[in-house]
Amino acid sequence: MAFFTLVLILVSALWIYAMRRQPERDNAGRQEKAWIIGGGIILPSVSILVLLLVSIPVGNLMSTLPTAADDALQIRVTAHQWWWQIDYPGGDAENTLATSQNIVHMPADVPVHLYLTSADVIHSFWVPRLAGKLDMIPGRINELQIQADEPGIYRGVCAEFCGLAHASMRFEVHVHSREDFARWLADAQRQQSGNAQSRAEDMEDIPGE
Ligand SMILES: [Cu+2]
Repeated sequence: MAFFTLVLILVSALWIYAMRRQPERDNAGRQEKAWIIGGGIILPSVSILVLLLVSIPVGNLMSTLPTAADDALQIRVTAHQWWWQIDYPGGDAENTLATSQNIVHMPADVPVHLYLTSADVIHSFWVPRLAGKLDMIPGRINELQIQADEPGIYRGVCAEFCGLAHASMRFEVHVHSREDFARWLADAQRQQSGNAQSRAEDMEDIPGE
């Protein structure tokens, strides 16, 4: 408030000064040029330079772009109307070790690199305690790096209106200790490869399939 008052007084004073000033013939041309060069070129150049010097480092800090952590765990999250599919890739990105629904499992104290996409409409991935919102767009992969310092349950929601059941499109992030996460992944992998095998056997029983 004080700042705005100061600016108001300053501008008013300049205005009154300009109204009352008597034109001085020989000085006027030189003063005009000084105003144009000073106010029109030097002042904006300096202001923009200062703003850039401040905002570029701050902007880089705020960026959610990958910070190239080699030890980051990679997890793919695909949003559906109205649930979440979470895939845990193996060595290469094409291979999936395990899949979970509506619960993201991850270890504590390890950077986790998320690949976010959508199978139908635009959704938005939001775990307020871990990171800002990031849109999940069909046909596009948005990357978000998160890290949880402590094991626990972190709640997440879809933060982009995506249809009738949008409000119930919630999920949880279960942060385990490293050992517990490794155990969970191994269990899930064993269970799911077992399921896939029995599904394949079932398929063989269906004539004509
Ligand atoms: Cu949604």
